[in-house]
Amino acid sequence: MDSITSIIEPNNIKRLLNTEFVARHIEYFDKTDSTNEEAKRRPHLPSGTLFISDTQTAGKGRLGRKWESPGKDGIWMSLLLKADIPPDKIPQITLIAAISVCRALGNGSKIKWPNDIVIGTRKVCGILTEMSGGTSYIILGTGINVNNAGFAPELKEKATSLFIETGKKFERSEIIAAVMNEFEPLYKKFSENGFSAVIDEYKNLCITLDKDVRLIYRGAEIVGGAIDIAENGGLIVQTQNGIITVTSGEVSVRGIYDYV
Ligand code: BT5
Repeated sequence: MDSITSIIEPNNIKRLLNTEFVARHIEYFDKTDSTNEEAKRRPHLPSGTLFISDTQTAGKGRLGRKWESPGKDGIWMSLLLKADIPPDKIPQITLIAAISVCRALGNGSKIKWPNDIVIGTRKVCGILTEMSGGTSYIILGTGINVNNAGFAPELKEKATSLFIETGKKFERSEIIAAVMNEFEPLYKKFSENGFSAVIDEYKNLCITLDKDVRLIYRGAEIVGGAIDIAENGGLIVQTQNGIITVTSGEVSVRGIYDYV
Protein backbone atom coordinates (compact mmCIF):
# COMPACT_ATOMS: atom_id res chain seq x y z
CA MET A 1 0.00 0.00 0.00
CA ASP A 2 1.47 3.32 -1.07
CA SER A 3 1.03 5.25 2.13
CA ILE A 4 2.83 2.59 4.14
CA THR A 5 6.56 3.22 4.20
CA SER A 6 8.48 0.15 3.20
CA ILE A 7 11.15 0.21 5.88
CA ILE A 8 11.01 1.00 9.56
CA GLU A 9 12.39 4.45 10.35
CA PRO A 10 13.64 4.77 13.95
CA ASN A 11 12.92 8.50 13.89
CA ASN A 12 9.28 7.86 13.02
CA ILE A 13 9.05 5.66 16.09
CA LYS A 14 10.84 8.12 18.36
CA ARG A 15 8.56 11.02 17.58
CA LEU A 16 5.56 8.95 18.69
CA LEU A 17 7.06 7.81 22.00
CA ASN A 18 6.01 9.12 25.36
CA THR A 19 8.34 6.86 27.32
CA GLU A 20 11.17 7.78 29.66
CA PHE A 21 13.66 5.04 28.81
CA VAL A 22 11.91 2.38 26.75
CA ALA A 23 12.97 2.55 23.07
CA ARG A 24 14.75 5.86 23.58
CA HIS A 25 17.74 4.19 21.97
CA ILE A 26 17.01 2.16 18.83
CA GLU A 27 19.32 -0.17 16.94
CA TYR A 28 17.88 -0.80 13.48
CA PHE A 29 18.93 -3.56 11.08
CA ASP A 30 17.85 -4.29 7.56
CA LYS A 31 18.46 -7.95 8.11
CA THR A 32 19.90 -9.96 10.96
CA ASP A 33 19.73 -13.49 12.34
CA SER A 34 17.56 -12.65 15.36
CA THR A 35 17.00 -9.40 17.22
CA ASN A 36 17.28 -11.35 20.50
CA GLU A 37 20.79 -12.38 19.42
CA GLU A 38 21.63 -8.78 18.44
CA ALA A 39 20.63 -7.67 21.93
CA LYS A 40 22.80 -10.39 23.50
CA ARG A 41 25.76 -9.14 21.46
CA ARG A 42 25.30 -5.58 22.80
CA PRO A 43 24.46 -5.83 26.50
CA HIS A 44 26.52 -2.68 27.20
CA LEU A 45 23.86 -0.53 25.54
CA PRO A 46 21.43 1.34 27.83
CA SER A 47 18.49 -0.38 29.44
CA GLY A 48 15.46 0.12 27.22
CA THR A 49 17.44 -0.18 23.97
CA LEU A 50 15.17 -1.54 21.26
CA PHE A 51 16.60 -3.76 18.51
CA ILE A 52 14.51 -3.96 15.34
CA SER A 53 15.13 -5.77 12.10
CA ASP A 54 13.09 -5.63 8.92
CA THR A 55 13.97 -9.27 8.25
CA GLN A 56 15.24 -12.05 10.51
CA THR A 57 17.06 -14.97 8.92
CA ALA A 58 16.98 -17.12 12.05
CA GLY A 59 14.00 -15.83 14.02
CA LYS A 60 13.35 -18.14 16.93
CA GLY A 61 10.53 -19.17 19.18
CA ARG A 62 10.69 -21.07 22.44
CA LEU A 63 12.40 -24.45 22.79
CA GLY A 64 14.42 -24.01 19.61
CA ARG A 65 11.38 -23.56 17.40
CA LYS A 66 11.50 -21.33 14.35
CA TRP A 67 9.78 -17.98 14.08
CA GLU A 68 8.90 -17.01 10.52
CA SER A 69 10.05 -13.41 10.03
CA PRO A 70 9.52 -12.46 6.41
CA GLY A 71 10.90 -9.14 5.18
CA LYS A 72 9.02 -5.94 5.89
CA ASP A 73 5.65 -7.46 6.70
CA GLY A 74 6.03 -7.79 10.40
CA ILE A 75 7.61 -6.35 13.50
CA TRP A 76 10.60 -8.29 14.81
CA MET A 77 11.97 -6.51 17.83
CA SER A 78 13.76 -7.08 21.14
CA LEU A 79 13.97 -4.87 24.17
CA LEU A 80 17.03 -4.95 26.40
CA LEU A 81 16.04 -4.52 30.04
CA LYS A 82 18.63 -4.24 32.77
CA ALA A 83 17.09 -4.71 36.15
CA ASP A 84 17.53 -6.77 39.23
CA ILE A 85 14.60 -9.09 38.74
CA PRO A 86 14.68 -12.49 40.50
CA PRO A 87 14.73 -15.37 37.98
CA ASP A 88 11.34 -16.70 39.08
CA LYS A 89 9.74 -13.34 38.22
CA ILE A 90 11.17 -13.13 34.72
CA PRO A 91 8.33 -15.11 33.09
CA GLN A 92 5.99 -12.45 34.43
CA ILE A 93 7.65 -9.91 32.12
CA THR A 94 6.35 -11.98 29.22
CA LEU A 95 2.85 -11.68 30.65
CA ILE A 96 3.14 -7.93 30.99
CA ALA A 97 4.47 -7.64 27.47
CA ALA A 98 1.46 -9.63 26.28
CA ILE A 99 -0.87 -7.11 27.91
CA SER A 100 0.92 -4.21 26.23
CA VAL A 101 0.72 -5.87 22.80
CA CYS A 102 -3.02 -6.53 23.23
CA ARG A 103 -3.64 -2.95 24.24
CA ALA A 104 -1.64 -1.64 21.28
CA LEU A 105 -3.09 -3.97 18.65
CA GLY A 106 -6.73 -3.83 19.70
CA ASN A 107 -8.91 -5.50 17.04
CA GLY A 108 -10.03 -8.15 19.48
CA SER A 109 -6.56 -9.45 20.27
CA LYS A 110 -6.38 -11.71 23.29
CA ILE A 111 -3.73 -13.67 25.17
CA LYS A 112 -3.35 -17.43 24.96
CA TRP A 113 -1.45 -18.18 28.15
CA PRO A 114 1.38 -17.49 28.52
CA ASN A 115 2.94 -15.84 25.47
CA ASP A 116 0.76 -15.96 22.37
CA ILE A 117 -1.44 -13.13 21.18
CA VAL A 118 -4.32 -14.36 19.09
CA ILE A 119 -7.05 -12.77 17.06
CA GLY A 120 -9.98 -15.13 16.72
CA THR A 121 -8.37 -18.57 16.70
CA ARG A 122 -5.02 -17.67 15.15
CA LYS A 123 -1.69 -16.35 16.39
CA VAL A 124 -0.75 -12.79 15.48
CA CYS A 125 2.16 -12.36 17.90
CA GLY A 126 4.63 -14.43 19.91
CA ILE A 127 6.91 -13.35 22.73
CA LEU A 128 10.24 -14.87 23.74
CA THR A 129 11.85 -13.62 26.94
CA GLU A 130 15.42 -14.68 27.60
CA MET A 131 17.90 -13.82 30.30
CA SER A 132 21.57 -13.56 29.86
CA GLY A 133 24.65 -12.67 31.84
CA GLY A 134 23.12 -14.49 34.82
CA THR A 135 20.04 -12.43 35.43
CA SER A 136 21.78 -9.13 34.88
CA TYR A 137 19.81 -8.45 31.74
CA ILE A 138 16.62 -9.58 30.14
CA ILE A 139 15.78 -9.66 26.46
CA LEU A 140 12.16 -9.34 25.58
CA GLY A 141 11.64 -10.44 21.99
CA THR A 142 8.33 -9.76 20.28
CA GLY A 143 7.21 -10.80 16.83
CA ILE A 144 4.03 -9.30 15.39
CA ASN A 145 2.53 -10.22 12.02
CA VAL A 146 1.34 -6.91 10.61
CA ASN A 147 0.97 -6.65 6.83
CA ASN A 148 1.48 -10.32 5.90
CA ALA A 149 -0.97 -11.33 3.18
CA GLY A 150 -0.51 -15.04 3.82
CA PHE A 151 1.66 -17.69 5.41
CA ALA A 152 3.51 -20.86 4.43
CA PRO A 153 1.21 -23.91 4.27
CA GLU A 154 2.34 -25.27 7.63
CA LEU A 155 1.41 -22.01 9.37
CA LYS A 156 -1.79 -21.21 7.49
CA GLU A 157 -4.17 -22.68 10.03
CA LYS A 158 -2.26 -21.28 12.96
CA ALA A 159 -1.06 -17.79 12.03
CA THR A 160 -2.75 -14.53 11.16
CA SER A 161 -1.80 -10.90 10.67
CA LEU A 162 -3.45 -7.56 11.31
CA PHE A 163 -3.91 -7.21 7.55
CA ILE A 164 -5.63 -10.58 7.23
CA GLU A 165 -7.95 -9.73 10.12
CA THR A 166 -8.83 -6.17 9.16
CA GLY A 167 -8.17 -5.84 5.42
CA LYS A 168 -6.05 -2.80 6.26
CA LYS A 169 -2.31 -2.22 6.06
CA PHE A 170 -0.64 -0.68 9.08
CA GLU A 171 2.36 1.57 9.60
CA ARG A 172 4.71 -0.61 11.63
CA SER A 173 6.42 2.35 13.32
CA GLU A 174 3.10 3.40 14.83
CA ILE A 175 2.47 -0.05 16.25
CA ILE A 176 5.99 -0.32 17.65
CA ALA A 177 5.59 3.05 19.41
CA ALA A 178 2.16 2.06 20.72
CA VAL A 179 3.52 -1.21 22.20
CA MET A 180 6.41 0.65 23.84
CA ASN A 181 4.12 3.36 25.21
CA GLU A 182 1.88 0.69 26.76
CA PHE A 183 4.76 -1.42 28.03
CA GLU A 184 6.69 1.16 30.05
CA PRO A 185 3.99 2.10 32.58
CA LEU A 186 3.00 -1.55 33.00
CA TYR A 187 6.64 -2.50 33.57
CA LYS A 188 7.03 0.27 36.16
CA LYS A 189 3.87 -0.83 37.94
CA PHE A 190 5.15 -4.41 37.92
CA SER A 191 8.62 -3.41 39.17
CA GLU A 192 7.10 -1.45 42.04
CA ASN A 193 4.15 -3.62 43.04
CA GLY A 194 4.66 -7.03 41.45
CA PHE A 195 2.51 -9.02 39.06
CA SER A 196 -0.56 -8.72 41.29
CA ALA A 197 -0.79 -5.06 40.20
CA VAL A 198 -1.71 -6.12 36.67
CA ILE A 199 -3.24 -9.56 37.17
CA ASP A 200 -6.85 -8.43 36.70
CA GLU A 201 -6.14 -6.98 33.29
CA TYR A 202 -4.21 -10.11 32.33
CA LYS A 203 -7.16 -12.28 33.32
CA ASN A 204 -9.57 -10.13 31.35
CA LEU A 205 -7.48 -10.54 28.22
CA CYS A 206 -6.68 -14.23 28.67
CA ILE A 207 -8.76 -16.50 26.41
CA THR A 208 -7.35 -19.62 28.03
CA LEU A 209 -9.51 -19.14 31.11
CA ASP A 210 -12.71 -21.16 31.33
CA LYS A 211 -11.59 -23.37 28.43
CA ASP A 212 -10.60 -27.02 28.19
CA VAL A 213 -6.84 -27.37 28.04
CA ARG A 214 -4.39 -30.15 27.28
CA LEU A 215 -0.86 -30.16 28.59
CA ILE A 216 2.12 -32.22 29.54
CA TYR A 217 2.55 -32.25 33.30
CA ARG A 218 5.32 -34.20 35.00
CA GLY A 219 5.82 -36.23 31.84
CA ALA A 220 2.20 -37.19 31.28
CA GLU A 221 -0.48 -35.68 29.05
CA ILE A 222 -3.42 -34.43 31.02
CA VAL A 223 -6.61 -32.59 30.18
CA GLY A 224 -8.50 -30.25 32.43
CA GLY A 225 -10.21 -26.91 32.69
CA ALA A 226 -8.26 -23.65 33.04
CA ILE A 227 -9.88 -21.95 35.99
CA ASP A 228 -7.63 -19.07 37.04
CA ILE A 229 -4.31 -17.25 36.87
CA ALA A 230 -2.18 -17.58 40.00
CA GLU A 231 -0.54 -14.65 41.79
CA ASN A 232 2.78 -15.68 40.20
CA GLY A 233 1.30 -15.73 36.70
CA GLY A 234 0.92 -19.52 36.56
CA LEU A 235 -2.14 -21.17 35.03
CA ILE A 236 -4.44 -22.94 37.49
CA VAL A 237 -5.99 -26.06 36.00
CA GLN A 238 -8.71 -28.27 37.44
CA THR A 239 -7.97 -31.88 36.55
CA GLN A 240 -9.69 -35.14 37.45
CA ASN A 241 -7.08 -35.62 40.15
CA GLY A 242 -7.21 -32.17 41.66
CA ILE A 243 -5.98 -28.66 41.03
CA ILE A 244 -2.53 -27.98 39.59
CA THR A 245 -0.66 -24.78 38.81
CA VAL A 246 1.42 -24.77 35.65
CA THR A 247 4.19 -22.20 35.53
CA SER A 248 5.66 -22.81 32.11
CA GLY A 249 5.38 -24.91 29.02
CA GLU A 250 2.89 -25.81 26.39
CA VAL A 251 -0.79 -25.59 27.02
CA SER A 252 -3.17 -26.31 24.16
CA VAL A 253 -6.56 -24.66 24.35
CA ARG A 254 -9.59 -26.38 22.85
CA GLY A 255 -10.80 -24.40 19.85
CA ILE A 256 -7.52 -22.54 19.32
CA TYR A 257 -5.23 -23.72 16.50
CA ASP A 258 -3.44 -26.71 18.00
CA TYR A 259 -6.37 -28.39 19.77
CA VAL A 260 -9.63 -28.92 17.96
C1 BT5 B 1 6.98 -17.72 20.22
O1 BT5 B 1 7.50 -18.97 20.37
O2 BT5 B 1 5.83 -17.48 19.94
C2 BT5 B 1 8.00 -16.61 20.39
C3 BT5 B 1 8.25 -15.85 19.11
C4 BT5 B 1 9.18 -14.69 19.33
C5 BT5 B 1 9.60 -14.04 18.05
C6 BT5 B 1 10.39 -12.78 18.28
S1 BT5 B 1 10.67 -11.90 16.82
C7 BT5 B 1 11.83 -10.89 17.58
C8 BT5 B 1 12.65 -11.79 18.52
N1 BT5 B 1 13.75 -12.38 17.81
C9 BT5 B 1 13.63 -13.71 17.72
O3 BT5 B 1 14.45 -14.47 17.16
N2 BT5 B 1 12.49 -14.10 18.35
C10 BT5 B 1 11.78 -12.98 18.92
P1 BT5 B 1 6.65 -20.30 20.45
O4 BT5 B 1 5.56 -20.14 21.47
O5 BT5 B 1 7.65 -21.37 20.64
O6 BT5 B 1 5.96 -20.41 19.05
C11 BT5 B 1 6.67 -20.84 17.91
C12 BT5 B 1 5.66 -21.47 16.96
O7 BT5 B 1 4.81 -20.46 16.39
C13 BT5 B 1 6.31 -22.15 15.77
O8 BT5 B 1 6.64 -23.47 16.04
C14 BT5 B 1 5.23 -22.05 14.70
O9 BT5 B 1 4.27 -23.07 14.86
C15 BT5 B 1 4.53 -20.74 15.04
N3 BT5 B 1 5.03 -19.62 14.23
C16 BT5 B 1 6.23 -19.44 13.66
N4 BT5 B 1 6.31 -18.27 13.03
C17 BT5 B 1 5.10 -17.67 13.19
C18 BT5 B 1 4.55 -16.43 12.78
N5 BT5 B 1 5.24 -15.53 12.07
N6 BT5 B 1 3.27 -16.17 13.15
C19 BT5 B 1 2.55 -17.03 13.88
N7 BT5 B 1 3.01 -18.22 14.29
C20 BT5 B 1 4.28 -18.54 13.96
